[in-house]
Amino acid sequence: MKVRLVSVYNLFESPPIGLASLSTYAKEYGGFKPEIVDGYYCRDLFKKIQQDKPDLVGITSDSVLYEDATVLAKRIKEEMDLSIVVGGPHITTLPQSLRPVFDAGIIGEGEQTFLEVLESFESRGSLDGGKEIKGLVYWRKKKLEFSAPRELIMPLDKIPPIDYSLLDKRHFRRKPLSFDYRPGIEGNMFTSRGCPYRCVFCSGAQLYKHPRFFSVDHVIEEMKTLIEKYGCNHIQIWDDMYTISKKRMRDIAQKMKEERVQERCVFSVQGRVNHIDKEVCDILKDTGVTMLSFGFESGSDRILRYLKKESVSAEDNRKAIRLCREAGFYIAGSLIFASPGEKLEDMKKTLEFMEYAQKEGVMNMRCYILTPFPRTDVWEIAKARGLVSEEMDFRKLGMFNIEDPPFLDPGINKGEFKKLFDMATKKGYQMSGGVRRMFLAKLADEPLNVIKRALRNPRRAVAYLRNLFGRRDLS
Ligand code: B12
Ligand code: SF4
Repeated sequence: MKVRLVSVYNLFESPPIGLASLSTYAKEYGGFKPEIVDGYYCRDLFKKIQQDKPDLVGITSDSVLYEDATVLAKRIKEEMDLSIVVGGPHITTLPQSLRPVFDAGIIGEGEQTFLEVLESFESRGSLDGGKEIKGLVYWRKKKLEFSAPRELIMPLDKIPPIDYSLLDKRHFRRKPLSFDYRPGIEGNMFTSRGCPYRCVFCSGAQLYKHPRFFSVDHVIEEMKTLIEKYGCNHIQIWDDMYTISKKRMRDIAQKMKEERVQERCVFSVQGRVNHIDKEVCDILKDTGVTMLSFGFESGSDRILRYLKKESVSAEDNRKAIRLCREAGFYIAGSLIFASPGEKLEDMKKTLEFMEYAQKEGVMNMRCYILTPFPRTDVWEIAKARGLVSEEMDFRKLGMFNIEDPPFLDPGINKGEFKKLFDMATKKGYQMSGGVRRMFLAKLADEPLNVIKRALRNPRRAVAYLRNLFGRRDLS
């Protein structure tokens, strides 16, 4: 049986690890060989599907890309009449939004559910019989039905180490590394799934509520594969919450030393500021970590406590930066503007925080508008205000809604906000020249690709360049 797993990704050159995991699992437990069609590299996804003529297509999609996923599915349905399933963060958090072009949506962790879908499809030749497979939303007589919920995979090691050969080889070409922009080969991996926190804007933690961990041996095996087989000299650990347990970080560091892993590769992780102390910095250094990124979110204590449910203060943000700077890590971060009830004074505190971060050598700070993703606290607020719905155009949740931020306080003039946000974005890009260096490295690395992408959306390209090379001061 021929199966294709498609990512409609087109903005970031980052590997679809979720699809690779589904495919690895389906091969290990069912002997299936789903191949991945990677939307970053494949310019015409429909044509590729037409050439490959699969029996079944699976598409991964977050909310922003749900419209693109729907358009592709519609064309495949109309012109090829194939069975199509959709999975990923969007359908998991808003299964009621399944569209008729999809035969079924896979809710939550997909490995076991997808395997059972393949087995059922192989024996029946269709997706009928969804009810017996847990974790599905599907159509029956033009009505949406749900099967029983799928339990999480336990222990997580039941999922085999990812077969990275399933990914497009170009993910492992030499390119500017994301931490210091020197050329190198980058790998991405997970050592855990889930996060115990419940920040009001995050649907990530809704996917796998409580953290589950791959064993240390599993983690080291993936690291060694990436280094020895794919030549990676920088690995990004994409866990939601790598810094949750000191003991586990220590165990991983110990094993890495035994296997001499960190002599051959450097690592970056996402941290949470309230986990950072001198001991954690020492363990991370021992693990070969050179870069940490944080969701700092705001410089205003009031807003920060709202966004992160009292778990972090503005001083925690500053302290984490100080400690990481003393330990010699590259530091990157992100910020959120236009939260419910946020006043201009709060935003100015965030700008002051950016000044502080810049003085402490933080490399870059990405600025975002608070966006109501499904099944988050802020989605509920936006829904009550009639701003979002299950039938909406989900492209509106894209990250460039600067003209009309959904939660901007009515007391703030939109023009004034835009000016302030532009200033912050510019500042974040230019901080220590980090993003500027990245852009120049990318331009030197693949000039034609950069120019082609700029020509596809010239207005956005001009705005990006103005932010990158414009004036530096905030006054
Ligand atoms: C790594 C990551 C990124 C990376 C790379 C993404 C990539 N290549 O996959 C980068 C940095 C590029 C990125 C960017 C963004 N991201 Co992001 N990202 C993540 C993160 C941390 C991990 C994703 C991942 O790989 N998980 C591991 C794999 C194993 O899980 P998975 O992909 O979900 O797949 C499993 C299931 O979902 C399911 N499944 C998935 N697809 C399919 C398909 C089929 C057919 C089947 C059967 C099953 C199935 O089975 C898989 C195995 O169990 C998640 C948070 C999280 N914990 O998931 C956020 C997350 C996915 N990102 C999110 C967002 C919002 C974004 C941005 C829009 C942020 C922004 N404002 O800029 C951008 C833009 C993305 C875009 N569309 O253009 C949200 C999505 C929310 C939503 N409802 O859409 C998440 C959930 C985080 C959050 N804050 O809530 N992201
Ligand atoms: S933003 Fe980070 S810490 Fe907060 S809930 Fe999401 S993954 Fe957890």
